[in-house]
Formats: sequence, structure tokens, C-alpha cells
Amino acid sequence: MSEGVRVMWMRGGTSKGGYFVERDLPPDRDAFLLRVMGSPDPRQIDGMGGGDPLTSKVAVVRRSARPGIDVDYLFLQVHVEEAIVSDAQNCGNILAGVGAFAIERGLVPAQDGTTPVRIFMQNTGQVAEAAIQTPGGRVRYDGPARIDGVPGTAAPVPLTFEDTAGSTCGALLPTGRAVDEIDGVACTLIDNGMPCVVIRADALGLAGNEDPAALEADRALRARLEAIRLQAGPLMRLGDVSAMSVPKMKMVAPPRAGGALSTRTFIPHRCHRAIGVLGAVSVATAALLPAGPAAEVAALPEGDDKALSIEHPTGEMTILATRAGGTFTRAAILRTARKLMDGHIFP
Ligand code: NQM
Repeated sequence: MSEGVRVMWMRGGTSKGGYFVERDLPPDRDAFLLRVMGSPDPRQIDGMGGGDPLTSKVAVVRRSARPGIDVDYLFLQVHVEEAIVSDAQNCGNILAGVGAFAIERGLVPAQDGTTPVRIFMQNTGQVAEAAIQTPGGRVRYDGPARIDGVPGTAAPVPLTFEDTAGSTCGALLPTGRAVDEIDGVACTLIDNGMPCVVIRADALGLAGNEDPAALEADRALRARLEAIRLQAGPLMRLGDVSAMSVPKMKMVAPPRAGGALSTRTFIPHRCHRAIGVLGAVSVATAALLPAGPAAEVAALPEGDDKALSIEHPTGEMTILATRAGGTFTRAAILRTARKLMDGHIFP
């Protein structure tokens, strides 16, 4: 251990974390990862974490034994203030770095041009495909793609998801209803890749365009959201969610910038500066339901193939949703990723 453990630090979408090949991890994985990040500590001063759930994330990657799949990806959330390492949720932002990482580590051979990497997401048992720019057989990180929440531009990493419905809860609508009422508030309990509770911002006395820092400072709001979340957990077949990072709490409002709807998300205790990828897919799906808080506020484009622009505090995220036979079958999204450092971590 004194020689350290091999790791690559990457930005994936609007998140950041450590990417490990599974066989490089020590047997006491969770204790090791807590040391890596410096948890539990609000500042994570003795580790690599940035004192924020979005920068305290880990990807564990291995070559896949599954037919038609290149690599398996396990996402781990290292909690900032508690000694918890959890696989209870997936992360579509960290996913954006997995294809490049797998190629760099020799787990997937690079093609000349673009290399498609098929990724089995172990947290939810579903598949995503990433298209990685590999001119001359080398991963290219720079390029013209821009995503909100990240300064500058980078190589595009399109991600495609199929069959994400019921990823963790077993059904798109785990209660069988588009609308449930909890503490007098109408909620859509939905899972299209990420378990989410969708609530109208105005049902909580909000406009829906508040600054995340102001929302986080509102203790009464946080207490109200947490009370709803704790009741939603068992209804969503997740059991006691008090120590879990799901479900996410999504407050929705009519769009303000020409998009489909506006969002503010608690993940679940900090307010996201943007929005999670699969969280955005789930809220977009809620907007396509015949009823419910998201459907009520959304402005939807026509047609079965819809580009749904989900507005968030630092811009928007566009979900390309394909509907077939009345159900949402496929979602595609643009992300970028960046290799920040490659080396060894000393726990
Ligand atoms: O929803 C934050 C993020 C995420 C998760 C969170 C994510 C997703 O922005 O797929 O990307 O909701 O914890 O990285």
C-alpha cells in the first residue's frame, strides 16, 4: 500500500472523481475510498474530495464478461460528512469519463476515429453506450462541445441509454400512479434511471428559479423536503432511505428560457448547481406523463422524437427522448469529460 494505488482523476460531465480499475483496489475497498476522499469531514481536507457530493465520486471499471458489452462500471458515492460508501445510485455524469478511461487503461481497443464503448452499469443492471473520439487510436479530450455547468469546450461524449425505466425501483412508476400525495403535496414518484420525487416548486411556495445557495440555506424547506423523501422511500420500494442518496428531490416550474421545464434538485441534501444526467432523464419522462407536477408545468415539443431542454441553475441539459408505442424507449444526451491526472493515491 505504501506504493499507492493506481487511479485516474477525471471530470465526467458536471461531476469529478477517481476512476479505478477494479483489480487495483485493495480488499478493504470502502475504508480505502473514505481515506482517498478524506471522509467523513465537511471539507475533506485530508483527501481528494472537494467537500461536495459532486466531487466525491468513484468509478470502478473492469473488462466485461457479458456478451456485447465492453466494460462493467460500478458507481460509488463517497459521502462527505458520513463514513458511507454507497452503490445505491448510478451516476450518468461520472459515466461520461468511463469510455475514455477504459480505452486509456487498455480495457477496450481504440479504433481510428470514434470508438463506441458499451458499458454495463452495475448499479442498475442497464446498458449505456458512449462514443469516444479516438483519432489515430488515441483518446482525444479537447474539442468544440460545450455543456452548461462546465467552462470552456471539450470533445463531445454522446451517451445513449436504453431501457432505464425502473432501474432501481423495479418500475417506472413504483406506486403504479402518476401522482401521489405526501404531506399534502402532489408528487410524481418516478425512476427512469434515477429514483426521483417530482414536486411543483409553487406547491412549496417557491418560484422555481431560486439560487441553489438560497435554497440550501432555507432550513424549513430542507426539513419539508426530507420529510417527504423519507415517506417516498418505502413507497418507491427503496425502504428506509434516511442514509441513502436516493430518491433525489426535484422541484419543477414552467420554463423561463425557452426549454421544456425548469428544475431545482436536492441530491438529496445539497442543492445541485446543475442537474444529474439520469435525474434529468427521469424528470423529462415525468413531463411526458399524462398527468402530474412536471406534466402540468412543461412546455412540450410535438412528435415522438423530442428534444427536451431541462433548465437548471447554470443553464440547461437537452434530453433526446424517443417514444415508441406510447413508452419512452431511448434517451440520448451530450456530455464531455476530461482527464485531470493519472497516478497513484496514497491512502
Ligand atoms: O443523475 C448527481 C451528477 C449526479 C448524478 C446526483 C447523475 C445522474 O450530477 O445521472 O449524474 O444526483 O447525485 O453527477
